[in-house]
Amino acid sequence: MRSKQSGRRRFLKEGAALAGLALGAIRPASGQEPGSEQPGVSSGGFRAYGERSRFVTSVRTLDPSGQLSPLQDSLGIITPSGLHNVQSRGYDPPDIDPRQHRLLIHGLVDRPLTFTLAELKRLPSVSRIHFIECSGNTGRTALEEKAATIQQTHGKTSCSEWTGVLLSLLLREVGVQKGASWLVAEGAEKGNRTESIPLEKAMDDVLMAYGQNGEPLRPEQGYPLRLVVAGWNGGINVKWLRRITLVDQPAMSKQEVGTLVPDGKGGWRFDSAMAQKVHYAEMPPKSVITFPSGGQKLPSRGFYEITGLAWSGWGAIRTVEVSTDGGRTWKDAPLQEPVHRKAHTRFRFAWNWNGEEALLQSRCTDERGNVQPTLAELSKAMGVNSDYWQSDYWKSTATSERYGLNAVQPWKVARDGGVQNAMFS
Ligand SMILES: Nc1nc2c(c(=O)[nH]1)N[C@H]1C(S)=C(S)[C@@H](COP(=O)(O)O)O[C@H]1N2
Ligand SMILES: [Mo]
Repeated sequence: MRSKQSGRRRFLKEGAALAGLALGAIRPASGQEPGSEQPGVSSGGFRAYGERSRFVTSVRTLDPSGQLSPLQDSLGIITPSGLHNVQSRGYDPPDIDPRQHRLLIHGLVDRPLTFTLAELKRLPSVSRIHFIECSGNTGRTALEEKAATIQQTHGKTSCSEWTGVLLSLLLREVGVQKGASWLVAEGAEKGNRTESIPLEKAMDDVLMAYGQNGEPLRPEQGYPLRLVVAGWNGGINVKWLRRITLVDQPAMSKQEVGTLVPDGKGGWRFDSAMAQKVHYAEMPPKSVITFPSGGQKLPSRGFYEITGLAWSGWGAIRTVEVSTDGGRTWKDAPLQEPVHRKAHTRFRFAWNWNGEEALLQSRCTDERGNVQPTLAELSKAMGVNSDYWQSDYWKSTATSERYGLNAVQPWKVARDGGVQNAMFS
């Protein structure tokens, strides 16, 4: 499968720094052996791999489809790797030895190639901050009354700094043939998750990532190699990536039934449930107040900083507005700079709680001008009443993966300071 000669020729063309890359596995410079002694280090408090203080106890929780990120405790925009949400459809992370791992790129290409991890790491790299959000985030759990906390309503999104190689660079390397219009990515776990990506997206901002937040990917996030398909439905971000096949039509794998339209074209379509035109895979603009949020308690009246996260698969967040009076008035909340495209964006809003009942909400607008709707606005546009969102129809498997639902999340602060999910009050 490997085509060393032609691969080498291409690398040489692209610059001397890459010369010889495809000639074979490169030995990484020998680093610290795991478990080796650390002479000369005084013992006081030394921890070879740092762990957090025993007073910090925030953890992921389980739900039927995965592990939810504790957004209620989040600070800034980065999710610590150990708290990143995990969606693996029941499969344990495979125990992959990076020295054995290979990435194969083949199909409608001029030069099929396999890459070792060491080879991939020699290529020009980029680091980018992007969220990965499961299509099921608020598709269902947010609307169930038992979803009391933000971890339950929105915990299927997380945001990391990903480091790796742009997929477009590798695709140029193998030489995509004229007839190719899609690629199919395959994971190495037992279920071999298979996802199709239009070539146009693959050539744009898809990352072949081996790094997460300054260190190698965590096994749960796809160690040693995964796709980061910026802004698109998390399900497409194939973990434990081992194969990419260039093809002339999408695979329509079992994971894609229900997300890809039967003609396999993807693109834009009118979603009757959303009463608007949506892209089949780009996550729409969403925001949520992380503090104060469901399950938390304000100890007394007085000053608080309301804070939360906003994100959009359609690009950058432009504005976030906060309302503390049940939606009668909205004020701009300052955004943490710089704002990254297709990344969690932190907003902060000074608030003096007068001790009365308060309804807190946030809504965002992205660079395309798309505004996050309230559930009432969505219902009105669709001609349904609020019962619809709790109907068996909505909860059925056919609709539960609907990624489009991006309604404003209201939290109610009661007089005793307790905070509750107020999606239905
Ligand atoms: N190989 C493989 N890749 C996968 C999955 C999987 O089960 N196997 N789950 C997908 C789903 S459904 C989502 S939402 C994202 C979640 O990425 P994370 O677990 O790193 O948050 O990974 C995707 N990539
Ligand atoms: Mo997912």
